Amino acid sequence: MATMRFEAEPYPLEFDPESTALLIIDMQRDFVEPGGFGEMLGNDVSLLRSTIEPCRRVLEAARRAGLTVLHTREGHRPDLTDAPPSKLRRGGLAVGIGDHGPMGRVLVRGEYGHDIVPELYPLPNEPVIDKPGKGSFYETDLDLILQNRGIRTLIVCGVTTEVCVHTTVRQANDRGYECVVLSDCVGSYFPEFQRVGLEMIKAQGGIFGWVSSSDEAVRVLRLIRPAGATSSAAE
Ligand code: TIU
Repeated sequence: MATMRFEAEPYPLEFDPESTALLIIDMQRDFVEPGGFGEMLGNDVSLLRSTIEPCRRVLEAARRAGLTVLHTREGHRPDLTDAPPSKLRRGGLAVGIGDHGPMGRVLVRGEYGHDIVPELYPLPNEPVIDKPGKGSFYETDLDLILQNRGIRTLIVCGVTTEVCVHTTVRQANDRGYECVVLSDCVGSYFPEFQRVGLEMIKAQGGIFGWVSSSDEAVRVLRLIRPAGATSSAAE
């Protein structure tokens, strides 16, 4: 497949669809629905819900284009042995990680709140990376999976912009991946952090990566013919 081009800031990103994946970070009930970890931290989680529909459109386009799609979830083993005590203590929350909340035990694997929202639910062939930290590369096999698939470019969606998205993009950038973050597919509980978080990615010539939009991603992904597809008379 020939090299393609994302219109993005600070300048267009050239990419090869065969070495490009969609990475959707932590679109879990615990962050986007009331009664989860996000709310326990004192946040208005409704601010994140606007990301679901643009993420859904990009996910659908990526699936049609035959791209590798990966999902991550932040959370811990039920016995919390993979949760640093410092993380468990942080914030002195009345209902914190591992405690029982309205959506089950907060940020614990296997619980209702820990799972991905239905609109973006992974297909059986889409790897789900369960991560104990904010960064998707920390103590996970994400890098191994990306290397085995020959992935070099990541289209990044998810929450929250300045926490798990930023940490992941920084980790990816240091490992040599090129990340394009879709501005309306990532969300923050803090509008100012959303704005500055995106600025920080694309500043200084794209110090961490590129910023584009769901509309541009859908436009570009629709130009890709999945491997094995045959041409039609309409083309
Ligand atoms: N608190 C917050 O903004 N985010 C997180 O704790 N995790 C993710 O960003 N996924």
